Amino acid sequence: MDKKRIILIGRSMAGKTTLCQYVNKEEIKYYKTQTVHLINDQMIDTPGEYLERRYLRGALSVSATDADMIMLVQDATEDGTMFPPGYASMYCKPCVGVVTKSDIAKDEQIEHAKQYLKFAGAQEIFVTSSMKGTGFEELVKSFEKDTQRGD
Ligand SMILES: Nc1nc2c(ncn2[C@@H]2O[C@H](COP(=O)(O)OP(=O)(O)O)[C@@H](O)[C@H]2O)c(=O)[nH]1
Ligand SMILES: [Mg+2]
Repeated sequence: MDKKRIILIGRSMAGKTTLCQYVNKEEIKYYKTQTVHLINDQMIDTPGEYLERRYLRGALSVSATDADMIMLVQDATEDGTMFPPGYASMYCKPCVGVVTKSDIAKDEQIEHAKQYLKFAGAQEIFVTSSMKGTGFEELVKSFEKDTQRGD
């Protein structure tokens, strides 16, 4: 079974790097009982500037060519979003959405963040908190499911 590569896309301070660390931790735990072929170097972390600056968006597309799946990372406390509706469609790859910072967001903000990700084209959405360590187990499980489907 091939390892799946996932590229993380989201603005600066969205929590991408923190998410990578947590997924990796969860992965190590999960690996003991199940077969998940995802390790830290399978996660492609990207700078927020790639999304924020128009002239760098090409760099994001190039970085994504090696990825099997894209992960849109949305900070629940962000007012609005950087992802336009249909954003994921230009990648032509499966897309998951992750809402971060649920620990410091209001329920309403979390709902908005989920909506943004849904409009952007995320097929599955996970709500996480790296502060509380919640939501990562489900996220990691979804990678395995997708990997099997992909093979
Ligand atoms: N409260 C809270 N803070 C978070 C969470 N995830 C990330 N952060 C904080 O948000 C800031 C930016 O995180 P970072 O992973 O560097 O974002 P990146 O720029 O997208 O890589 C850091 O200060 C993190 O500690 C979370 O789930 N909850
Ligand atoms: Mg970062």
